[in-house]
Amino acid sequence: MAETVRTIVVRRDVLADVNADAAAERVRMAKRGTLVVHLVSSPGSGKTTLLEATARRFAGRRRIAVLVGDIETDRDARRLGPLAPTVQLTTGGACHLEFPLVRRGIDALGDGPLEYLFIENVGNLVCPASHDLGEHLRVVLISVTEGDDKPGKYPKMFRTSRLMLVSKCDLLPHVPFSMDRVAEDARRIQPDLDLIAVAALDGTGMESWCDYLERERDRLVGD
Ligand SMILES: Nc1nc2c(ncn2[C@@H]2O[C@H](COP(=O)(O)OP(=O)(O)OP(=O)(O)O)[C@@H](O)[C@H]2O)c(=O)[nH]1
Ligand SMILES: [Mg+2]
Repeated sequence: MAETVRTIVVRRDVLADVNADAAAERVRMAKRGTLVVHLVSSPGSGKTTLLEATARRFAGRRRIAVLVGDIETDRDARRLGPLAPTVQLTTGGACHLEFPLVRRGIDALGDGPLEYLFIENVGNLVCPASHDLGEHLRVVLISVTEGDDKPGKYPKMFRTSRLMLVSKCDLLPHVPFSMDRVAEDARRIQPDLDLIAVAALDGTGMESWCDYLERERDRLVGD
C-alpha cells in the first residue's frame, strides 16, 4: 500500500501563546517584587551546588524559592528542599523546561512574598536556550572542566544570557582553561555579557554573585 505523505503548513508561531503567558508572568512577578532567575548549563556544571550556597547566604535576609527541572529524579529537589521552598518539575523525558510546567510549579509555591525565584533547568546547553520561562535574568554557568571553547560552540545559550558564571574556579590550577579566552569567545557572541568567577564549594565569588543579584533585583524589579 502506498504511503500518503501530507505536509501541514502552520502559519503561526506555535509557541506564541506560551510565550505570551511567560511574558505576562514576568510582569506579574515584577509587581510582586520577585526577581526570577533562570539557571542554564551543561549537566553537572554546578547549578544545584550554586543554589545551595546561595540559599545559605540569603538565609534570614531574603526569601527565596526554587523550581528545579529534572528529566527523571528528584535528587536536586532533595538537596535544595531543606534550604528553601522547592518544587520539583519532572519533565518525563523532555530535555528542557517549558513555561506551562513552570506555571504549575509557581502555583504549587503559592503567593507568599519572595525576593527571588530561581529556576534550575535540566542540564543541557542547547534546547533550554529556545524557551522563555518568564525569567527576568538568564544566567549561564560554564565550569572550568568543560573547556574555554564552549561559548562559540553553543552560541544561542550565551547570546540569550545576561550573565556567565564561570564555575568550579577552584579547579583552575588543574585544568587548561583560560578566563581571558572564554570571556573573549562569549563576548564575541554577546558583547554585554557580564562575567563572574565562582567556586560554590569553597565560597569564592559568592559575595560578588549575591551582590549582582541584589543589584539586578533593584534594577529590574525594584521594591
Ligand atoms: N571542585 C568543585 N566542584 C564543584 C563545584 N560546584 C559543584 N561541584 C561538583 O560538581 C558536581 C555537579 O554539581 P551539581 O551542582 O550537581 O551540578 P548541576 O549543574 O546541578 O548538575 P545537573 O543538575 O545534573 O545538570 C558535584 O560533584 C559537585 O560537588 C565547585 O565550585 N568546585
Ligand atoms: Mg542540578
